[in-house]
Amino acid sequence: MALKFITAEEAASLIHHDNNVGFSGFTAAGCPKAVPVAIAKRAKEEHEKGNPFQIGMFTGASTGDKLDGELARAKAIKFRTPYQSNKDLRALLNARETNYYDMHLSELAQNLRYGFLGKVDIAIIEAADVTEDGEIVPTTAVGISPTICQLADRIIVELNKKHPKEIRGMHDIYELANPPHRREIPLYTPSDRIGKPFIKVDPSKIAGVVVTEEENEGGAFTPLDDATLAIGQNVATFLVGEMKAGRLPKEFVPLQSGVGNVANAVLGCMGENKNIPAFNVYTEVIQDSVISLMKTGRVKFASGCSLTVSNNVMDEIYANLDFFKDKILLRPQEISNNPELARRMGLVAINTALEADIFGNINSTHVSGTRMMNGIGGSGDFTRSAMCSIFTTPSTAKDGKISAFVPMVSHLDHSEHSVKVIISEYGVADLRGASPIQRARKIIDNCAHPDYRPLLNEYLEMGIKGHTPQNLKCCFAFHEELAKSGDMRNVDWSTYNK
Ligand code: 0RQ
Repeated sequence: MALKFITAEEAASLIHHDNNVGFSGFTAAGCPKAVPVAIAKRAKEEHEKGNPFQIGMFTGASTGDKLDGELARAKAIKFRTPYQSNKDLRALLNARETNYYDMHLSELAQNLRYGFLGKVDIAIIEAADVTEDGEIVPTTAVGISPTICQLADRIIVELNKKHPKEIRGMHDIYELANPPHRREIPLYTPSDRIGKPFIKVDPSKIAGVVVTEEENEGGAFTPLDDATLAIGQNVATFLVGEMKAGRLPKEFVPLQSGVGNVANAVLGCMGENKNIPAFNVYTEVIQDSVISLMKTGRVKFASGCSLTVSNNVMDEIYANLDFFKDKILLRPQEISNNPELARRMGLVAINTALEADIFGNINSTHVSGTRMMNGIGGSGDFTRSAMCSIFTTPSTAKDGKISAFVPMVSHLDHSEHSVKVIISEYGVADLRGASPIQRARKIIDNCAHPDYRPLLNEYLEMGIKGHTPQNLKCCFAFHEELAKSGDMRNVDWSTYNK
């Protein structure tokens, strides 16, 4: 069946008010760009005419500015799930002008198949190649693309010529059956191939192909500060200790690490630490540091859901595809983030907290308990199921005015039952096998900023009885003080503990 080539504007005209649209991409990698910009333009034009125009949005995770940013600024989003990190979208959902539903990334595809989230009317997929018999080769992310292609009535392909057709082979597309027909996933090591190198769709569903040469929206990393580097070194030293103690096998286990500067620093420090053998990565986002470590042989193989690298690193990969092609596999997020696989492979999972409480509960999403930052992302998929779940955070934020360690988290994403280790620039709190009071002592002594240690110790010494000495009258004093005076260091327990 011959492919129909259309313009981005023609593609946008196929999308109607109230449609639910599934977009490819996971982070800025692999997202369509030309069609969303055209949809945003159309939304603005309809709004100017007094007509409603808003769509429901399913994506893999966060996306690029040409997708989330453009549609948010055009007020064109009815609802959005899952993880996001765009400042305009964040403002919209915190103003409750868009309904945002934050969920575990591994669950999205199956929840769509189960019909929990409504219909997918149309899928818009960035591709490096598409054939007349319906083989779509994604670009640098897989996300939820196989599922939205399967569920949507129509598919628009954004064929981006910046990505060479030769990346065919870098993806492993495997889809899960719904219960009661689901079986175990036959994947035992990060390099196992279990699916096809393309998404196979019914070609009659492809409503059009938009050819583009849109640049990758690859971000850059800020230079490492001392705290970030210290966190990276503390993680590497902790893992070497685990190996020496026989709690991690000598050949090591695959590593999952979240996104951002801390994750990049952790990987860099692990790469430099020669006591750690060359290792495999089984993660969601493959960042720049993984690629550098691959070149030096420190990372043997990386399985992920997206290749989220800066543009110069992307160019380097494409210029040396022969070297990288057998060392990288991109999978759907229900495979990259699958709890069954995280537990089977015994991952070391490293994710980031906004704040932790002294008993080991983690808030990764809500600033002061109310304002959404990004979302839970894949952190919950991995934390509960990994062999060793680590959370990292700098001990303070905003020049020391905010302590990352508080009496009680203002929002809960990961509970004390799942969190095994917390690491800041000051050190490591190993919470395994520790009671609440033991956990609190370790977190205060090893991770909290020295400015906050006396306040946190005083909190523990208020004479509260019970297994967990949580004082319900003043457990949010740090947050209240921040709202009142702008600095958590000003807490005076006598004003709260009345
Ligand atoms: O503010 O941007 O104004 O400077 O939060 O903090 O330290 O720069 O760290 O960029 O790694 O983000 C948890 C949000 C950390 C992220 C979070 C302020 C701080 C700064 C950012 P500025 P940093 P990062 C991967 C898996 C979700 C869970 C996860 C995240 C800004 O890592 O979204 O790991 N994780 N998922 O000043 C108020 C506090 C604060 C605070 C920091 N306690 N209160 N503000 N900040 N702590 C994601 C995927 O699955 C794709």
